[in-house]
Amino acid sequence: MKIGMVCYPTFGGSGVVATELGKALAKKGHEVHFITYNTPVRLGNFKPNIFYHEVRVSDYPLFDYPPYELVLASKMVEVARDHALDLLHVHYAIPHASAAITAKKILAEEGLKMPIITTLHGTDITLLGRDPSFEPVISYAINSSDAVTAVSNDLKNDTFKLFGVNRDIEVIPNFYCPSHYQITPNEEFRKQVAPEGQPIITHISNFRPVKRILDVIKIFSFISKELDVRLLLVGDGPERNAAEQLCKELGVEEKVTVLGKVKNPIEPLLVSDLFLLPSETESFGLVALEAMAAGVPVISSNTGGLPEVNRHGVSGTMRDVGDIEGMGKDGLKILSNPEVLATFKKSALSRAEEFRIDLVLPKYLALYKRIIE
Ligand code: GMT
Repeated sequence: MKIGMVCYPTFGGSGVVATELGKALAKKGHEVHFITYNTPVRLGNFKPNIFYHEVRVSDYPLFDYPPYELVLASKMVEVARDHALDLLHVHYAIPHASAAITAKKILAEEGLKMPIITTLHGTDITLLGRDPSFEPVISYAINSSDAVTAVSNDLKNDTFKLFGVNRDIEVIPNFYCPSHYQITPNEEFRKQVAPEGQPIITHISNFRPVKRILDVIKIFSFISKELDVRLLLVGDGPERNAAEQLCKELGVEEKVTVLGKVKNPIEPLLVSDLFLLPSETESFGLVALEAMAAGVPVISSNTGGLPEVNRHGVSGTMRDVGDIEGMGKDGLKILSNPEVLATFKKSALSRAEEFRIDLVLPKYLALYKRIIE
């Protein structure tokens, strides 16, 4: 098959899922054309069967806002025509799905049939979707796609609740690639974060308010009153300064390492003992799955799609949003007893294995075949 893959090329989960899906499809011999404004972060070096088409918006002084969606639609038309694509798989409703619908119509005028598959990732529905200025376009793009998938049942239900959707949505969960985890943990790095072998608690995100990064610091502070632990913060975003400030106020800054953005979160995960994800909401929580795949138990909130990934008492624990004490106590329970920690680590990995790419990829392939036929 020849597949056009449209996504945000950034560190966000939707871009990661699209990129890893494209890489896996290319390995199976399919031709994958990424259409984005930058090389996707997780794409890595040259790979056979993978092509990249840059969407570049010229900076005309006339425009207050660059018309990205129009340039993207034109690029999709060009790539679909020149490479005889079989389908376009767009990740994230805005503006990718709506641009794809425009491209589909242009191609139809030329007698070319172009099926559009839209994958909803969460923030496009749960955050942007609540904004009435986006609602009509998101609903239209969802209803006009040839197939729509959501990364969790919770996101599927939210989509029906928030939009005038009159079509079926298939749930295809996110996945991880076990081969990426076959690397030796970096002991030098572990020592740098925890010089005396203290347990390492990790959080990775884009530090947006929805991630409740301040809860992460408070939970860590709660645990560190009883146990000698270290906190590793990976990522960057609007709440980073506030997080660093809170570390100072709570007197834990010496125990905290803030790494900033890293291309490969697996390295920090492989030296971690516990992962915190106390988000306000998560449609899936890809980073929780990545932590579990590295054998790291997860303490998360119990909202959105998180209960479809994390298993309370098995791969970690779940508490209500904002239950800092509950999450702190869970952390103490898991980290204070080496046997308990070892059991959680093993169970986190077994739970993650249910989301291996080789189990999820066939679902996308079956959908592609169905839609093309
Ligand atoms: O969580 C983010 O801020 C990034 C966002 C995105 O759009 O990439 O993540 C969303 O999609 C991920 C991949 O499907 C999910 O794992 C995340 O849970 C989801 N984020 C939210 O729902 C807040």
